[in-house]
Amino acid sequence: MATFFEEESHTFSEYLLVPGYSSADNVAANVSLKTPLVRFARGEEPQITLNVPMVSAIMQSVSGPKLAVALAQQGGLSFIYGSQSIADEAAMVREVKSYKAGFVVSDSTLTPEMTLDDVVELLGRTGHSTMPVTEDGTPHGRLCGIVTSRDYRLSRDPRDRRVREFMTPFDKLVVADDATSLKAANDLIWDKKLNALPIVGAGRRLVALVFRKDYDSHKSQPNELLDQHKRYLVGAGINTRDYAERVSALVEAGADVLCIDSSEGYSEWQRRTLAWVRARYGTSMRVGAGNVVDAEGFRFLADSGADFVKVGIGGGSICITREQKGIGRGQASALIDVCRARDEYFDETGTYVPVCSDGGIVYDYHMTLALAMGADFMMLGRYFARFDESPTNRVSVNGQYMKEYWGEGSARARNWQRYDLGGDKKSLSFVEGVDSYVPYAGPLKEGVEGSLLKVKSTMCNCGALDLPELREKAKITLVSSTSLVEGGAHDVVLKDANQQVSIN
Ligand code: RVP
Repeated sequence: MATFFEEESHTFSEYLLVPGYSSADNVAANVSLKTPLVRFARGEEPQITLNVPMVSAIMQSVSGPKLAVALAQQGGLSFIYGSQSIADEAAMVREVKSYKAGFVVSDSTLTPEMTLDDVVELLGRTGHSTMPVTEDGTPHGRLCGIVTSRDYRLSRDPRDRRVREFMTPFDKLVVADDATSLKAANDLIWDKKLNALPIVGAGRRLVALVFRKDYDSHKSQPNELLDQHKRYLVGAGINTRDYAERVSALVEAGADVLCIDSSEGYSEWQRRTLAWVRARYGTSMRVGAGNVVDAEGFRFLADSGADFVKVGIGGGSICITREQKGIGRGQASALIDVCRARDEYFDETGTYVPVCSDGGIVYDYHMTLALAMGADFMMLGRYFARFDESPTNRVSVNGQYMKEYWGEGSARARNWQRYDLGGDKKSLSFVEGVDSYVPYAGPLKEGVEGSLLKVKSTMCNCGALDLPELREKAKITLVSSTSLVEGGAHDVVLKDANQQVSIN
């Protein structure tokens, strides 16, 4: 007969934390969110420690190089998506590893033949008003000039006016060569009263822009996640098909950690992939695996050598796996079960295998709950897709700015490897995800700082100054559906409907 779980499975929204004693030391400024990313033996330090317990989802609409840099600056880590060619994924990893703080590769580039209409459209899409003009319109093409909002007047200029007619041409620009340091670039910006300085390489090739405002970025980012060469840490997704070629290319590109990206991790394919990476790279390359939703799945992956184990099936905001296939488990129940298994595994073997709660985080307090239930860190998709730095377009829908967000199992992403069950077939048989919009939420830095301040405040209410202490001291209660209603504003008429806490 089938196995029946004793308890029904629950989601984060069904739980609350009950405050504990807060001492005078329990203030947000004293809280550490440091957490291990990869397995380690009792008494040893993990090879990689995150400064904040957040990683970004291995998804086309979430984890590109720009988001990876922004998140590493806040102390978390991105996994560059694997549903692209090996060369393209490796190039993205390389872009993060070669990122020089303050040197920005433009995402708003024009050609001289474009029109004012194109400028307006691009401004709406990226929100960036400084637009380099290159011969071929690429971010590293031959520089012809620059357009800023000072170069045109929308009320007066015809919309079909060519960019070449109103841009500031190259010979009128102050530029610097690509050997220029950030300090020297900034001195020039101040001396010449510039807003942006183009950095130009051989053949007048545009390398990057330095903006006046970026200069102090290092000082305002105390949590930056850096390797020993002061480069940002970055992860990358792999699959159980082409790992022999993909892993080698990613290692060569400088990836710091890998993760097998699959909707279902309790499989022979993951065991083989983990064994291959271990045999080839020993412990010099770390690799996480998943996803699982119970203790059995965790133990299988831990025994197979996974450096961390990801938990979650069907809880992602864009995921319809549960509807399509009837597999999955409430995210909170799955997490609690797996974290218990992790602790037992540690007691038995002396090896700690971190657990990542993947998907289904909607409100900021869900993060605190996930951490209190035992997650070492969380993987978030929808949350990060909303920020400026995610790779997708910002669009206006009914007067409100939105960012696009689509699942890896959607017809748009066509990531068949993620849903692969082996065999000869190499295509997505049916969709397990949707294509959607999420409300635009501005820069990542502000969003993450705001969310983590809430996490830290709640930790203080629980009397905890770090994550192990939170796990030990947290008192967690299930709430009835009636008390859920009590949790929001109720029995009052709101003066402004926007006061309702917006989904972060
Ligand atoms: P969320 O943060 O709730 O948006 O969930 C993101 C997670 O959803 C991803 O990390 C991944 O595990 C899962 N996902 C990604 N694509 C799909 C799908 O198309 N079904 N699901």
